[in-house]
Amino acid sequence: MKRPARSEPLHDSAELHVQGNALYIEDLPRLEGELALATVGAPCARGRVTAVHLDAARAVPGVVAVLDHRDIPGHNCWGPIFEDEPFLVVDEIGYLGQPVVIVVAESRAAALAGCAAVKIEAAAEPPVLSIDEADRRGLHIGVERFIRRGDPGAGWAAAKQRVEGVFESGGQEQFYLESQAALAIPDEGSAMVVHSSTQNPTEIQKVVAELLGWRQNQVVCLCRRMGGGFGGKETQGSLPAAFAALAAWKCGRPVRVVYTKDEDMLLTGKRHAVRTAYSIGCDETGRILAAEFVVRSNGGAYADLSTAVLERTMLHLDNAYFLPHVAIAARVCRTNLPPNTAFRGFGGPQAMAVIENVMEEIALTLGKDALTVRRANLYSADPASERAMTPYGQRLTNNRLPEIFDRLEASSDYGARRARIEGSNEREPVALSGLALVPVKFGISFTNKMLNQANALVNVYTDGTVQVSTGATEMGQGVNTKLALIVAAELGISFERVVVMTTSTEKNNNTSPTAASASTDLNGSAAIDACRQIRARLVELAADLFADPAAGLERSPADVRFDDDRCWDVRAPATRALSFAELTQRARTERVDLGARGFYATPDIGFDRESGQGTPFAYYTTGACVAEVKIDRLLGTLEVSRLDVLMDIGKPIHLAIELGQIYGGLVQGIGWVTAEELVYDERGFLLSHSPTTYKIPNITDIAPEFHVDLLDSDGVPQILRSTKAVGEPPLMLGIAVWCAIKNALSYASRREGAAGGGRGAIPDLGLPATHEAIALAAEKLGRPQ
Ligand code: MTE
Ligand code: LUZ
Ligand code: MOS
Repeated sequence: MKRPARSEPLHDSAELHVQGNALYIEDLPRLEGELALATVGAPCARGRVTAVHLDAARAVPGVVAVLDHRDIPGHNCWGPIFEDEPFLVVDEIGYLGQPVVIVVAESRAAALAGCAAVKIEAAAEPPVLSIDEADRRGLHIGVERFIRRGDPGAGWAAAKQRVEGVFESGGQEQFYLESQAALAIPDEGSAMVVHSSTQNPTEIQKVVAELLGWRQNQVVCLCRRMGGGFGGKETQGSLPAAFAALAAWKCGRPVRVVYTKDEDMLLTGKRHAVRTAYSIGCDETGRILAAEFVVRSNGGAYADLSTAVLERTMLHLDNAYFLPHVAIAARVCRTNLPPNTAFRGFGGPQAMAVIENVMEEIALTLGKDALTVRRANLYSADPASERAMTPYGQRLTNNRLPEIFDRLEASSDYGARRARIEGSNEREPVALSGLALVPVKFGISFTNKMLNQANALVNVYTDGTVQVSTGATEMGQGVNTKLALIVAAELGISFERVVVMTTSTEKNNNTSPTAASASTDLNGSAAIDACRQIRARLVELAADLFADPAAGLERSPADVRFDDDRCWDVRAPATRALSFAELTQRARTERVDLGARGFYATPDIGFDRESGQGTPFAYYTTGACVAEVKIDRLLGTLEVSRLDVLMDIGKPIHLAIELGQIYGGLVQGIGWVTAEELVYDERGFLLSHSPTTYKIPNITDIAPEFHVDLLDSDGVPQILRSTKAVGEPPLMLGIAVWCAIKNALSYASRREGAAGGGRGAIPDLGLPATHEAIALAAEKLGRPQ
């Protein structure tokens, strides 16, 4: 078991968080003349706005401006992939509460009073809320996409068994603690500074410029940190930032908007619900011969990132398994919900849940342990094997999952626990236990090749301290701490000398969102490029300074070393040495440039959307989780008794932070598969829109036994410091808990199942497996005897 060393530095906001001194948008000091903003939304989820009455609102004391789409001077249209979403409704309504009118006022109370005085008339139509209905009515976003390999028809012919069904997984609210928020400050002339809680400052800059009809160089976007993003701020900081900027421009005063938790949950997009029809053929050992998937996701009213999310779903339906003949078809459905968006895993979790459910079902059909079936289907560890090739043509070159399976099976005592569970489930008709070992293989890189680039600005000062700026945003995941460690190591100085600055589009241009778990890989590599330029100059300078031909020391850059805040010549380390601060002071005296901008673009990736073939990922982060659960058949209650995790994340940069990502990600994944349920009424109103009705995991839901270990691994040599991305992959380990629940239920069907033969019926369990869902699924399997 790996334990963090005490010498690891603290997370860059740890002390500030504990003291309450970390600044979020709402905490930034109030500005002279600052105004508040609130929005009035569409009264129905589908239909048209027929009239807006604003005069009464304009008369409310404290109200400074009441704005609608006619007040937008530039484009009333945005979107990260397709520009199809209006900032403010023109006439057609996409979802319930979609912003139609903005009220700007001296205080939040006055803004809300103004909102109450706005009247919006609409011709409502019944909304389309479900994937099924949208599909039936031909309401889609983008075209249908395909990935195919081989000939499933030939596979069917050879298959001994067929497993078919429809698997549905529900959406998930990102539930960051800081709501969407922005503060727009007009600058002199025509310029705007926007502070935004965003994973994507460049997108905010672009969107604000387009809304105002300005050029990008008139807008600066800053983000010091977010109180969580989890994908929910990859694109959706845009609306609040645009509203604040529009109001600030109209009123010539600073404007701040901070959504309440309820507003945030009601108005912003979430993880996509997905429905997948699957048809699998396998041989008698459970090995898959052919697989067909038809995937539909609930995109909501506008495109947002839905097509990219679905692409990642298509690329992860294999999870860790070789599917020789496979056909995948996938399409986004357009519904009258807020546009769904990125959420940790970005479509990957939805895909892996499908294939892991298939593994459980094959096992139940054949009367085998699911671990045996999974093993029989795992990609080969031999990179030359034909079983090491993904359906989209990327070869697995460093697949350690077979080894992870073996180790985890041993360390978690899988065999003995399986035997114990079989015994106790025989004796105990109501309290059933279940066990599952589930792998994760997650592709690292944006599937949109363009986004796999980063730049960094490194400034060294004459006291030997350093400021680093990149496009990466800190959302709690610790990227700032990791960047500071990388820069410190590169320059041979202590961590304390390095500060990572507020992210700003003024220092780093055309940046990608902090997403796809790749921000340390990308921005860290760009920072290393910058450091190496500076270091190369310092080496030349030091070589000049250390040269002492009279003492037999010719000028020799190759002999210059940096470490421990010092620089020395290896040939005379005692005498030919300077502190890093002395050296940087000398550099300024000698007019040597102490700043650099670095750049990085991930090499050797590319994916062709049309053919569905290519090498979309630089590498994969892998791991597996063994979950044991106990359910009550009658009450449906669930206890996660034990979790054992083993991951390959290469060589960690900051072990404590990376372990924290694994624990946190897994718990968030368990929330998705067991508890978090989005319930809408027939109007498209989200009934579970607050912490009182939407259940995220809390401390009592965490397994009493929770082991996390890391594989000794060299990661991927060509990636920075042999590290591997860790941000998203652990979320998908949560699927092990869902599979363990299905496994526990299967014992009920073995006891009482109508099908008999010791196999029983396959439990009919959706995702999330809430207590209610578990009880209902158990009931269908018969009464305990
Ligand atoms: N961890 C915390 N504490 N807060 C977050 O919002 N977001 C996750 C993950 N871990 C998140 C988090 C998501 S969705 C991603 S893509 C990565 O962090 C992004 O950061 P990285 O690229 O630095 O891993
Ligand atoms: N965002 C994105 C992502 O735009 N493209 C991706 O491939 C991706 N993957 C994971 C998370 N965010
Ligand atoms: Mo994470 S879903 O890539 O923001």
